This record gives sequence, C-alpha cells and structure tokens, in this order.
Amino acid sequence: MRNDRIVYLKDYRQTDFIIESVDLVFELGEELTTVGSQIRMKRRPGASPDAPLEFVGDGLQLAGLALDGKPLLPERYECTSDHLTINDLPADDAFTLTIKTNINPTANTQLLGLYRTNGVYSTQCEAEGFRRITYFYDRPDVLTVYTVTIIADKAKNPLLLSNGNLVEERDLGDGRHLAKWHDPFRKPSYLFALVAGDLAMIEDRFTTMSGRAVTLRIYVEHGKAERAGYAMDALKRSMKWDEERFGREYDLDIFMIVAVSDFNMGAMENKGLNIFNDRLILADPETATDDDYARIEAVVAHEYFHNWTGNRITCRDWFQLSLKEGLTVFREHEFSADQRSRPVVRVDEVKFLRAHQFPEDGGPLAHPVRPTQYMEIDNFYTTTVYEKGSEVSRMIATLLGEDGFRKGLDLFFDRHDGGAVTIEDYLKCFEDATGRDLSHFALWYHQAGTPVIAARSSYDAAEGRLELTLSQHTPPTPGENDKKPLYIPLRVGLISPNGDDMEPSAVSGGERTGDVLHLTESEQTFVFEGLGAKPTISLNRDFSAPVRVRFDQPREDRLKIAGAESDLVERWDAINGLALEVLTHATAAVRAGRSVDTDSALASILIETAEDGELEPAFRALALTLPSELDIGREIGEDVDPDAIHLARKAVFSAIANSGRASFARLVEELREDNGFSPEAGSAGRRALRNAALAYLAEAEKSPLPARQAYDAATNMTDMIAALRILAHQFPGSAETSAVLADFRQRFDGEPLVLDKWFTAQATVPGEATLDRVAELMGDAAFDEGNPNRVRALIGAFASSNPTGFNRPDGAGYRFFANFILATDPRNATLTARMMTAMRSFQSLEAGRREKARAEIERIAGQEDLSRNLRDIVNRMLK
Ligand code: 0A1
Ligand code: ZN
Repeated sequence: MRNDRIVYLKDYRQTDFIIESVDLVFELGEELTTVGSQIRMKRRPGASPDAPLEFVGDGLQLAGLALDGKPLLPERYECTSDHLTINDLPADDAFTLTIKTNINPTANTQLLGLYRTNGVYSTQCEAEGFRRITYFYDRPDVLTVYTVTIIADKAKNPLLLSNGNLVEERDLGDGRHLAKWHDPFRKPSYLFALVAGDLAMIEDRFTTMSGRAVTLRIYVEHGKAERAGYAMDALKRSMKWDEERFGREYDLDIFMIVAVSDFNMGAMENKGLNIFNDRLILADPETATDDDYARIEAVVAHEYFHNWTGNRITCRDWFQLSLKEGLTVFREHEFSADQRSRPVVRVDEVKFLRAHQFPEDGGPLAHPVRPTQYMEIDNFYTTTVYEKGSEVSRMIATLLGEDGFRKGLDLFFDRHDGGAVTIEDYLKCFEDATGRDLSHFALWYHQAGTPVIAARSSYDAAEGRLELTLSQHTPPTPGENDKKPLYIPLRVGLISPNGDDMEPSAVSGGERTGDVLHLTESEQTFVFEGLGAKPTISLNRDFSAPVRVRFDQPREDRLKIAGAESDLVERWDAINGLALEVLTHATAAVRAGRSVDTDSALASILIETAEDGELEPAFRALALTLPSELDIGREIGEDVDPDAIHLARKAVFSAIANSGRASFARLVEELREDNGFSPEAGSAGRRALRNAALAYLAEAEKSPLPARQAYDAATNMTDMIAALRILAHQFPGSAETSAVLADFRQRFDGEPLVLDKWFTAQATVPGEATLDRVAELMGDAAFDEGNPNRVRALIGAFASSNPTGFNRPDGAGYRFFANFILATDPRNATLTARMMTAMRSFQSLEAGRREKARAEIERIAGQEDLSRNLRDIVNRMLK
C-alpha cells in the first residue's frame, strides 16, 4: 500500500489524552515476542469529551485489548496494522488500557523497533520505531514514566536490560528469568530501549560533581571486552567535561552502553541505555585507526550529551529535530576541540561541512535546519539538521560570547527541564538571558541554502582607511526562490605587513564586537580607520559562519595567509583554496587536451608547511593532503568530468611528489614512532603526517616498495591501512598490492569491522575496473548484505567515494547501484534511502553521465512497491 502522506509543521496539535505511566511486559521469543502494555491515562483537560483515542502502529498484530481490565467489545474500536482507534472513553476519569501485540524480532530486517540479530535482541525506536512494538502515541511530545518487565530464556539471554534502574530480578524456574526496570524520568517513546542476550561487559564508576556514584557499563560481544576500554575512558571524560563546561550532571545510578553489530546509524541516546553500532565502541591499536578512535570519542560524548540536550529536554515534534541534534553536535564539537587540537578539529569540521552539508544545501534535497514538511522523518537525519544546526548554535555563541551563551543555555535547562519544546523556545532563552534580539538571526533555521558572501576592498593609504564591502546572496533551493539576507557573524582579521593583527581606531558601517562583523544587510560597507599600513584581510576566521566566500584577493595576500596567518583554520583554508584553484585549472587543461601546468608556488607552500616544525604535525598533514577528487568536482560544480579530474589531480600530485621528494623521505624517516602506540591526538597527528608524506614518496619513487615496507613494519591499524591504501590506489595490479590485499584478508578473517576497511580500500580504487571487483567482493564470505556496516563499506563507499569508478561513462556503475538499491529496499529502507543520497548531485555531471544517472534514478522511481523512505528521496531528487 502506498503511503505518500506528507506531515506539515502547521498541523501540529496536542494529543487528546495524557499518559500518566506505562508498564510494558515483554515475553521474548525469537519468532514470537508478546508485548503487554498497560497504559494509565486520562483525557486532557479541555479536550473534546467525545474525541476518540488514536494510537499508531506499524505492521502490528493485535492480540488483546482491554479497558480497566475488561476486554473491549469490537464495536468500541477499530484496528489495523498501523492504527488503533478507541471510541467512548471516559470524559474525565483516569482509566487503564491494556494492549497486547505479537511481534517477530527475527523477521525484522529493517532494524527498527525490536529486532534480533546475532543472538541479541535490541531496539531502535527513534524516530518512529516504537510503533513497531506496540500501539502508542509514538511522538516526542508524549512523555511518560516507563516500567519494563523482560522475561526470556535464561541460558540464551542472561542479560536483560532496559532504561533506568533495575528494580527486580527473578528466576522463573522454567528455564526463564525476569528483570524489571524502572525509569523515573518521563520520556518520549523514541528513547525507550531494551536489550537481551549474552554479552561481555566492562564496568567502571564515576562520581558526579555532587558526589553521587554512578555505575558505568559497556556491553560488547564475548571476546571483545578489551576493545571497549577507550570508549569507557571517553565516557568518563565526557561526563566530567559536561559538568565543567556546562554544569550538567548525570542523573541515574547507572549508565549503560551496548554495542551491536547490526545497526542502521551510528548510535542512539536511549535514556540510561545507549545503543551503539559496534564500530563506534570497539577499538584497539591492531584493529582501529586514529580516525576510528576520534569518532568513538566524539560519538560516545555526543550520545552522553543527549542526556540533557534531547532527553531531559526533548523536541515537541520532529520538525524540531535540530533542537537536540544541532545543539548536541555543537557540544560534541566543543568537547573534541578541548580534548584534541582546537584548530585541527575545526578544520575537520569545515571539511565535513563542505563535503556533505554544502552539497545537500545546494542540491535537490536542500531543506531548512527546521523543515516545515516531511514525508519520511528518517530521511531528515541530515547534515543540515546536524552539522548546519551545530553551526547555527556556534554562531549564537559567537554573537553572545561564551558567557552569554552559557547564560542562555543555563536558562534553557532551568526553564524547560522535563519539557518537549521548539526551536523558538530555545532562542527565547538566549534572548531573555542576554537581552539580545535574535529575531533576524532566527532565519538561519528557516531558510535553506548556503549563503555566498562576495567581498571587495579598497585602501586609502593617505587616510589609513580600509573599506570592506560585503554582500550576501543565497541561491534558490527547491520551493524557495526568494531568499532574504541573513544575520551573519563574520570574524575578520586585519593582518599587518609584519604579520601581526591590526586594531583599527574606529569601525563604521555596521556593528562590530571583538573581531566579529555583523553582516545583516544584502550589502554593507565596513570602514576601518586609523590603520598604519595596508592590511591583508582574513575573512571568516575560524569559519565563524557556514558560508562560501568569494573574495578576489591579490595572490600575494592569499600566499601570505597560507604561509603565516595566526588563525590556523584560515591558514589551512588559504592553502586548500590555492590547491583547489590549481586543480580546477589542471582539470580544464586535461579536458581541453592541453598539458597540465603544475604550479610550483603550491608545491612550495605544501612542502614548507609540511616541514614547519613550529606547527603541530596534524595540521601539517591536513595542509599536505590535496583536495579529493570529490572536492574538486564540487568546486567545479557543473559539467563535471570525473576522469579529467582524476588525471589532473594525479598530475599535480605527482609534480608535488617530485619536487618534495627529499622532504617526504625525511619526514617518513623522522616520524617513525618507536615508543609504542598511543591513541592520543599528538601521536595520531604524527602518524597522519608520516602517512601523507609516504603517499608522495611512493609516487616520487614510482615504486610500491616504500608502502610495502611500511605495511610490513606497521604495528597499528592506522599505518597498516594507510600503506594498503597507497598500494591499492597508487599501484593497482602490482604484485605487492595483490600480496598485501591477500595478507590483510587472511590476517583479519573473522574481524568484520577490520575487513570493512579492506572492502572500502578496494571499492574506492579509481577507474572502470573497480565495478567488477566490487561485484566480486560481494561474493566474499565476509560480505553480508544484511549488515549495514558491510553494505556501506563496500557498495556505499563505491557509490559515494569513487568518482571515476561509480561514474563510468557507460553508466554501468549506476545500473549496478540501482539494482542493488532495488534489491535491498524491501529488506532495509532506512539504509537504501540514505545510500541513495550518494546520487543527489547527479545534475552537476557532464551531460552523458547525467542522463545515464537520471535514467537509473527514474527507473527506481518507476517501481510500484518502493519503501516510503526511498520513494521520498528519489522523488525529491527528480523534482
Ligand atoms: N539520535 C541519534 C541518531 C539516530 C537516528 C535514527 C536512528 O535509527 C533510525 C538511530 C540513531 C543520534 O543523534 O545519535
Ligand atoms: Zn544526536
């Protein structure tokens, strides 16, 4: 049955009934689980006395229904698999409704609701998964107290977990046992969780700032317990940091994390019982890379931070998703910046935003941070809601200052604790706490698209006066043609000829606080007085606003910023901008059949930066790494030819490798790590720099041997996979490459998370031949099409990160991908819809590829029985 219903923000209204508490009893069976739900409720004061009760379900089978203990007569209710409507309920009195449903966790391949894989029962209820367990008000503004009883076979499921505190544990004498959990905090259904199975556990303790002892437990597959130590450490650091930075303390006696191997997303913040994709918990030096460690730290923190931003205060409706997600990402980013190197963390955020959010905002799936309509909410867990939402909170902090931001957030926690609120409620707290009017600023939540800021400047030497004219323009997005000017805080540095920051005697033309210019109109000229010399202008320091900047700056100024700017984010951006310019020119040359003019200034800057011992290695590695083929394609923006980009990048890479050969050899030698592995950011930075240099060295030597030796000498996964990737990508088909790929496969047999790296390294080898290899790898014993991590590592990586392989001119990549999507959609629609977004920028390809891509998307859209998730995505892509 097709259900293309659209949900609109303007249709929001409260429920007619209030739920006081719910008691759930799960009798777990692999193919038949019964769920008993006793709901104490009453009509909301003011609601119509004859309004029926309307609960939702999804694929449910009703097995019993009673009101105050008496079975309900069929004429009192209507029930389908996705709806339960009950009439003639009491007008004023409280009542208890008892609902029984039967569900099959083993058949649940969607991994939403209650599912059982690898012998473990677990749940995923956000956003609308609870309705796959029982009929309920499955919406975030219905908060209630849950008591959960779990009954299951004791031998197979020694572990029975749910939210809150354990209040009872009992053997039932028939091979089954029972556990009862009570969560004292009112919560919406999307935060409900249950886990049952047989898992290993590590335990630790944390004492909160008010002196309460909290038990911390992480559950993982047997044999993997030693790999949970880093996640535990990250959890304790997160708990401490949230107390120190935001005054937020944990509120239950126990905090549990469970790692599961089949999970659609990264992780989930269920109250007191976070459930994680195991790839974001398990780490040791032999199996996890430095990037894995950093992600684990960030996601453990993110889910923990949700306890206040999301759980204690939740969203009124799903349009407000960024209220919890944007804010929590911002908190996570700040945590990472405090734990690691702030500028390096910030550069990674900028790279991520540009690689994922900007294209979303500039393509057919663009939507505001707070959308006003959706067909399928699962498709709105996007980089716009998350990362752009975080940038919006960051801009509030920039406008109000750290103190003002903290005051506003404190008020938010005070005022709304226990509530389900809106983005307007959030903004109002900052206004009330600081007296600042944020009404214009609020447009960031409501208007989609990435603003483009154009800058021009003129300097009057006689007067010592600089005029900086900034104009802003946001390109149209689907359904939104007329864009209004936004309130944009821009950090602007004026750098003197000797490299210091200059402070003007006066600034006019708009508000300026500290180094932040408040750009509020479509065009504004800021005038800086009293400058002793002509400054070099550094725009958008620290990436203070998520905008594109077009500034036709003299090349010498750009080189100066690239070589000496004190704001490292801007410095990296200038280096990156120079590289992009060289690479786009090189691409144009390849397409025109001209030889590539490799720019020696770029090579010098990269090599000097890489060798600059004053700078931290992680930053030097970032500077040394050329923009990816995808980055170059996005920069070009239209009529993109992936093959030309590939050839151009290769030529530029090779030229840099040749001119820096001696430096790269030295770096590879000097940065050898002899004193054991530490996952700490400083060590990780040295590995990153060494591996970046190694890629150039291998290129300069035109030999797979340096990488082969590095692979053999590697004592950790970061170095091992870096060497393997150099071999697979730069020396495809060489004997060394085949040997290393075979060795890795065999060495990590039985380690699916490690083999994901092996799948991805091969799926992203540039060139036409990779498609056949991907198809072949689907037959590898380690590939499991039911496991989202495997699917993303192989098929997802091929579609999203292999521009030449996926965009083969003959369209075979698209055909293969579309076939896979169609075959997998019935099994797991969240997964297929998310993977499909890999094609969202198809319109920017050159005409031949574009039409072949469109034909495949149209073929998908033409199928009758698509999931609602996938239909939503392909329909919007084709509009
Ligand atoms: N709230 C989680 C993200 C999440 C969303 C949906 C899921 O299942 C479909 C799972 C997780 C977070 O922000 O981490
Ligand atoms: Zn989140």
